[in-house]
Amino acid sequence: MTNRLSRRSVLKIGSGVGLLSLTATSIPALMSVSSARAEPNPDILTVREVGGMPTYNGVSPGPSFLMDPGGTLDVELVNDLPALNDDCTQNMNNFHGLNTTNLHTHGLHVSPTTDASGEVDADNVFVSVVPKDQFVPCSDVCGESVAATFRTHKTKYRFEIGENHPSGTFWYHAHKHGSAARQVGAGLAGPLIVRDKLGVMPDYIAQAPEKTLMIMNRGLVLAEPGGGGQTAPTLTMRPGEVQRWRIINAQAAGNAFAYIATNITDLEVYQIAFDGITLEKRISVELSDNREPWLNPAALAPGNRMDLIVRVPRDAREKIIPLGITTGLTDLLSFGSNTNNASLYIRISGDPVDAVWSGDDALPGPGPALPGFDDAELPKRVIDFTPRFSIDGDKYDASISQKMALGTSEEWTITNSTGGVHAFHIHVNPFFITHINGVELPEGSPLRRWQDTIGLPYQQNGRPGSITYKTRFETFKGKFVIHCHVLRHEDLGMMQTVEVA
Ligand SMILES: [Cu+2]
Repeated sequence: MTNRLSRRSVLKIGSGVGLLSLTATSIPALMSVSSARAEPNPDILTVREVGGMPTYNGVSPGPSFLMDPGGTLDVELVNDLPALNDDCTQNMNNFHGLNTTNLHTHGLHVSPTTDASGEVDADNVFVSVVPKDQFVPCSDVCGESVAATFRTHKTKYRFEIGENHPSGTFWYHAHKHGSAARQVGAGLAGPLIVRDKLGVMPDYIAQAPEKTLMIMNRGLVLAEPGGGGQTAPTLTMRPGEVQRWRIINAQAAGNAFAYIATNITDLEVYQIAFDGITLEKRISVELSDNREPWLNPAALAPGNRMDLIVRVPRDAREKIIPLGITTGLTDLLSFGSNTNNASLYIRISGDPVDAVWSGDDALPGPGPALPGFDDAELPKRVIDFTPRFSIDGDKYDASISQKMALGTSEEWTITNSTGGVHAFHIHVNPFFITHINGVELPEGSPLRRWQDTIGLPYQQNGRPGSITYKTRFETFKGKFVIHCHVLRHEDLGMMQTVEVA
């Protein structure tokens, strides 16, 4: 109890600072500012209802958070939703605690725990931040370990990333078990961008204006730096112009993969990063790639991100190009299966420009934090996504299902013994894909890359689908989770607790 009181008083002092620095940290990334910040930058995310839907600061998506390698992001999460008191009353693997929230930094290599004082959380998704005026369960009622995960309606978060943290497109979203699908589906999500170190990216990328596009349940949204954004936007590009698009698949309702579709070939499109990690070389993107999504390197499962560099030919004529964002396989929602139902329009207009460009496909790659693996045999682990929203046959509980040793590497095979599509995601440490359905990806395959989320092939003809990867458990001890990023499935129990010790 003493801890809670002192936390409250600290937060009151901090909140005035947050409003000021929100503006300071929300400058567009295209200004390529890369000076390290001397001060922590407390931003405030207030969860409140607008039209019956939870929002961050009254808008959706939330503001874009910008970080530099070696930097710190301080966030105060304020839960101003109405009290529901439904946290402890229902089966934990059903939708519950619908107005209780928390904060996850998807893809960041950060601590998964709470700091030693118990006052400041990092990427700890076991935390429950209850609404203002809501009963906070205490240890007398629900036991010490459960009570320790509850937070009053204002909670401090601090995320610290290392000097060699990959620069790229990440995102943040609500991750409270039982309300994740509802809250992320409503729009409790926002971009989190780790800026490139100066001089690392080729000039044609470093100098390109940037757009952040979020695939949300309401459609494709052009995220504004301060929060909010237009659905089905029009991007104007001049002949010869180059833009960098950061695309985040933040949808929470469907089982779907998303990919860009158009039958018009006026744009040059290259993928330069996936899940926030820069590729070794750019790859040309086919804008209507109809392969199975796990064989299409530009398909995004829920949770995936990709960065594209897009160029309009110098001699292009004035026109509007509709791009559909198609969701494949199962279609609880659809953003348009053809270009008549476009999600995004590119208006080619204005005088030609001579934007910097390069014919060289080479890119800086993931950087020193993520070296390759040698051929040595690694300890193997198989984890099976099983029917009725379970993993290895069991629904989520607090017990530790996988235990790994800090500093070790392992090879994991994730199988899918269901006929449905699931998206495997692990917190804290990304992984390097080597096999799909048991077939080794050849050296140079665009699918042989680092990811933190991957859509699993489904079972076909009685054979489970599978992906195999190598990974390292580096830097951080603690408990975190693996789960299906079809968040409805996660809320229904498709999650396991894992621990690095
Ligand atoms: Cu799933």
